[in-house]
Amino acid sequence: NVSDLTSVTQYLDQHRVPANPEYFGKAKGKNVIIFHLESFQQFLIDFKYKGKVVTPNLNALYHNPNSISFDNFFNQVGEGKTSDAEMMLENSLFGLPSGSAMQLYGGENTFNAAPAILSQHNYTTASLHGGNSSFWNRDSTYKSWGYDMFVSKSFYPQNKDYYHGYGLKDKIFLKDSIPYLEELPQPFYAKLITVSNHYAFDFDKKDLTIGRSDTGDPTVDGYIQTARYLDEAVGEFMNWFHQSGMSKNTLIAFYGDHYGISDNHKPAIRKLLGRKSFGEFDDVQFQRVPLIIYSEGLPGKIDHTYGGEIDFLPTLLGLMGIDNTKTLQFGQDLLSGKSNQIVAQRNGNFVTPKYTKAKGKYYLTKTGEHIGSDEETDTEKEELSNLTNAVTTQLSLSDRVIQRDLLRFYDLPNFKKVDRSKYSYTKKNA
Ligand code: GP9
Ligand code: MN
Repeated sequence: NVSDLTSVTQYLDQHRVPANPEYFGKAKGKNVIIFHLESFQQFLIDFKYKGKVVTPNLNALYHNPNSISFDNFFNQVGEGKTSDAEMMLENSLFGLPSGSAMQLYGGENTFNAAPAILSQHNYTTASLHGGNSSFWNRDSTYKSWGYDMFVSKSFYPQNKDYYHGYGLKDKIFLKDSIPYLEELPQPFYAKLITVSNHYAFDFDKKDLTIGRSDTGDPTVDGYIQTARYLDEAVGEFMNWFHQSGMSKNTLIAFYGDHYGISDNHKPAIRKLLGRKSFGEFDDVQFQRVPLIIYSEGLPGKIDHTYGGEIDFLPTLLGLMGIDNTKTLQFGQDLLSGKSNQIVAQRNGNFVTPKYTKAKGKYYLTKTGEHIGSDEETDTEKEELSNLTNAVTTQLSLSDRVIQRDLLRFYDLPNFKKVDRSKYSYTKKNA
């Protein structure tokens, strides 16, 4: 009921951070393209395997003078994997302790999602994905989020050769998405969801341009190959992006949705990274994924702020110059310089610049040194219990918003509630 909402708004009001004038509105009015990089981990950036660069195009974007790139940005997904990433990126709400929030609540709940917010600013919005429209309940959820268009499998060529695993191969998907992007009324907000770099990383041989790694673990060894394929697909897309002039008035953000290599493969990860050991602490650090925000005229940098997927939307809205002082979002603007830098994981782990909690144990983030409970100083004890509380509180309040559909009681100023019946995603002329 409404009083549940009060505890949420009180908490969020205490945790709002002011926008940073250096970045606020720097991409105002621009088109936005969100690039979902399937299973793409941060370690791939600048990674060399046996002396060979794996992802040259994303490396170049990461280091581009017009890119703000984060090197302490974490995925925060739970069982909902891709769908949790989408939920966080576009709503700044966490996925649930179990299951997928998109599947369980996407079709019924009220949301104040990015597409709906941007519609109020005259944006046309579209999600593009070369897979079945109903996967992760996208077709239903996107209506609640206010997406004007959902371009999915039936909109693309049906040639069997073009598909692998969960959908259209990334190079074909991106190439065939370009006409849709060109037709979108501007300004637009569009999301591209790739799939080729998906577990079990066993892509069609004819599409692969580098060799496998040789850890001996079959699922790990294909990962650099499919990551390379995704990287080449990004490179081809960026050629169009620049040549067409789209880059002049478009911000493009790339993010990795979650890990590709799980902690079931520790020995192989050690070999791949050339490390002596890889334990629970290392696995939490391994959850970093890229966030690269490219826009002409941006004062680019590699930003070391700690944050995660929950923080993307407030960060984007800041760059777009859109007032974000009343939204019900659990993340913080990573460019504000004042964010809390507490990165919560769905399993209770967390990372801050100082501490890491991994499977119930505490470590120093910089060195990986374990802090045993008997050696903790009083200050450490207090800091650690405050952090654990902060993590539990934000996760459970976010869960409450979704599980009790609290946004239906919330009046966001200047926001017109989404009317799901207005949306239909069938292919024209089909
Ligand atoms: C399928 C894709 C995969 O549409 O987004 O989802 P995942 O298995 O990564 O959660
Ligand atoms: Mn995924």
